[in-house]
Amino acid sequence: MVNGDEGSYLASRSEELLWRARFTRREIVRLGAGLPVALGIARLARPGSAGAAGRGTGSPIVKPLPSDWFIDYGSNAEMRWDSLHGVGYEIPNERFFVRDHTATPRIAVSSWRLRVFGSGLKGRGRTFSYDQLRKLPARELVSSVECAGNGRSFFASQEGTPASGTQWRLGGIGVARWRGVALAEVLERSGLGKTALDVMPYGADPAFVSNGIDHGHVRRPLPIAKALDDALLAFEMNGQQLPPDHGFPVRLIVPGWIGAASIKWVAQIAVSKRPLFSFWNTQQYVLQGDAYPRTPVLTTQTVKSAWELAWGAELPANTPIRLRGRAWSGTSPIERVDVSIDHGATWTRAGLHGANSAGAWNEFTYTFPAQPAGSYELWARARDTSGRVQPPTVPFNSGGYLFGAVVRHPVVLR
Ligand SMILES: Nc1nc2c(c(=O)[nH]1)N[C@H]1C(S)=C(S)[C@@H](COP(=O)(O)O)O[C@H]1N2
Ligand SMILES: [Mo]
Repeated sequence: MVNGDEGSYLASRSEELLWRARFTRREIVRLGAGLPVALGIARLARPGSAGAAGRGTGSPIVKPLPSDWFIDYGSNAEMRWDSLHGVGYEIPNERFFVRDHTATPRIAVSSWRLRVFGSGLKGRGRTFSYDQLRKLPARELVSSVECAGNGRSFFASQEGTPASGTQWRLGGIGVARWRGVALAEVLERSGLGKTALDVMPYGADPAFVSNGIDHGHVRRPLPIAKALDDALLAFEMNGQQLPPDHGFPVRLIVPGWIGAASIKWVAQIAVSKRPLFSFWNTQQYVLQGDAYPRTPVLTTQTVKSAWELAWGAELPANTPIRLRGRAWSGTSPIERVDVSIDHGATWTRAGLHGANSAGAWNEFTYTFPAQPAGSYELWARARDTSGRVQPPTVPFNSGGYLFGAVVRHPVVLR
């Protein structure tokens, strides 16, 4: 049984055991080495041929990554905030950041299937072709996708403790208009049972191997309540077919949650009456560190803000300058943004403009007053309508996740 319940549940159980026992890293490595063979991690059929088009063979990301739009980290590409001048509320597909654990697969819709299975269903589940999925009632949703590690570099540069992983500044986020089928619709049509507890989408990208351990396909469970609430199986991004790098033919969008929940290239969905576990909700995307003794599993995104400016941007001295930025929160709309240019001694309220919804962003403007030449720091501090506000610092976690503190953006007036 290659793609069946047994393989995936056994793999999940092995993660669960590791999680519950809180093994040391060395023990995890030692145990992990034998796990895939002993427990048979669920395998998906190989999707189409990998590689092709855009950046030449061998490149994990398919689309071009011009250096004025992106910082290229190989399998991740950060959006440059200074490239947003004149770009509207939604980030065009070709400018949207990319985060791949392995590499973008090329999938043919003719061979693609979505298989829904598991103990949380009344019957044996159901398989959908692309055409069948596209015929179901569709919905549209404007939502951000933001990597849990967005802002990670500031743990080093502002708080003195580096966290390993991609050293994003704030460009690990984008907002897009997604169109697709509610996950709830697909689950109902697959015979969702009353006992369902967790829902785990599996990506069809290559298995993730780290330190010689094969963790299987990228997958991360959602509680049934969130799955039924607003999760969307999207096949369109900003009115176009999903691009390969963003999950073609179908990806999940989990509004307000860390990007890792929004599984790309979805090919299987497990629905279970038991809690589900994978590498991505036990070893990654949990908060680990002295400040987090209970090792919470990451769900919603924190409050952040960013300037549409280069890092260390040069601005004219002795004249007022109107600056733009965007602020966002995973749970609520933005209520206000305050700005300081004197290291937090005084704050000025920024203007908020346009659309503003939970799980997307709100544009703001601030007029930098006429100041003599020199080096300055722009501090923006956003607050959402549930009262969450960006703190001056955040306690360290080893994954470098959820850096929500006020970012000290350097600018030079000349
Ligand atoms: N199958 C699969 N889904 C995935 C990933 C992945 O590597 N494989 N990366 C996740 C992470 S960590 C993030 S932040 C988002 C990034 O989405 P994007 O590349 O469309 O911006 O996709 C998520 N979904
Ligand atoms: Mo991510």
